Amino acid sequence: MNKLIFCLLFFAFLSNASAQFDANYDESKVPEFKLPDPLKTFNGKKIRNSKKWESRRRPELLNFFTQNMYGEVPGKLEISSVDIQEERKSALNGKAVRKQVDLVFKNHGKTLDFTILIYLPKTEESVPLFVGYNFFGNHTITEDVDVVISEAWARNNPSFGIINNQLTEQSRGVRTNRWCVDKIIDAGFGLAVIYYGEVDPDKDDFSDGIHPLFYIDDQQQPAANEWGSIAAWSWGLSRAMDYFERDEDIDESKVVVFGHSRLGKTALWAGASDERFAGVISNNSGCGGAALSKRRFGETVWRINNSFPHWFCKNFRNYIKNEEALPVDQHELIALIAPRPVYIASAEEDKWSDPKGEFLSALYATPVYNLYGKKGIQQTEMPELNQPVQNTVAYHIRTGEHDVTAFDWEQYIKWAQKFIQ
Ligand code: GTR
Repeated sequence: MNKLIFCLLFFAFLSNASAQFDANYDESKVPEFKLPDPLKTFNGKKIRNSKKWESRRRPELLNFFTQNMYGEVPGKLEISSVDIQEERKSALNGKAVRKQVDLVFKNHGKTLDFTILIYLPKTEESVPLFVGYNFFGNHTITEDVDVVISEAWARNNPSFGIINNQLTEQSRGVRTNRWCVDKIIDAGFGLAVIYYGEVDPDKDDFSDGIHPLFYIDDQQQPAANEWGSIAAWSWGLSRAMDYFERDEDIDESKVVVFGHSRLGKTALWAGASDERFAGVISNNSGCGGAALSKRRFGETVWRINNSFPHWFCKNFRNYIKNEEALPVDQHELIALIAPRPVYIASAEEDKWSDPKGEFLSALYATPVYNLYGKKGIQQTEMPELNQPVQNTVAYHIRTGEHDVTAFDWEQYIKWAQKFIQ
């Protein structure tokens, strides 16, 4: 390896390691904080029923998260054309139908397109579906040789054969462990995936991806209350939903949005901001996802805005080292999904994502689910390792590290069979 690249990688590794080392992992050092009550308006009015939640409280919370955290989408943009690149009636050893569907968008003389890879169980009926983004291209989730390799920008990862920011054949199937395609199909669900870099490359650069299609005149970047990358990726999921509504093989009333880590934050925001998603799964989403910000455990608002300045809207920086000023916390993001089913999952060794903060968010979102007569998390203590609690609000913490495992998918499928299918 070229020495310079080696040094850069080494320093990147060191700075990430030291960030994780500096973070607080000591429960006794979690600051005292008061969590905002999801059932009390910013003006202090008590919310007593789902009607008032929907007319008063939900809109003001959604507006706060939009204007101060994820950022507003600056306009509407419909799919300009749907291009079915490819369809095979007999994929995955004959058990599934495969489609690769390209959605094209045009605005202000600019074009963007992204490809949805879809596997559906073979049946005459329209099927429920999981949809989610992948980190390194659709061809990484399966060994299937017919999956097209994206030409979009990708973060270099020599062990996956990603050099010069281009995905390659070498990474085909390298993420099959994170997507249990066979289990999903066997359970009667479809799976749709998109390479997130096609919607917005994951770097601090607002000249690429979907953002420029919305710029007016010589605008270079979003305004302080406008979308960062998480909201851009969520926007892409909503456009995928627009397509699912047109595809007769998919039951658009049963689409569950799934995501891991930064893409788990994205899944939560997609589910909160677009009520067409029937359910949401957040896998190890951490800070800016399911974890409570006010705990400042593991990754913090300061750290995340420094490492990833492009993920949130600029207004979110007002809360750097100032979490106590936040009039909301992430349990209220989860509450925005009510009464739809939501699953929050943590991993024991993934302290950076604050498993306890993720659990508490699910717990404190529960009163909103109760307004609808839905069961949330009823125990105040975290469950034992590998012992899922599966109600309309579900939670598990499994052994192991920051990852998506077969155990995770087995739980999601079981839960979705009960609450979605
Ligand atoms: C980390 C980041 C987390 C999480 C993770 C991931 O570096 O600090 O918030 O998003 O990346 O997406 O894998």
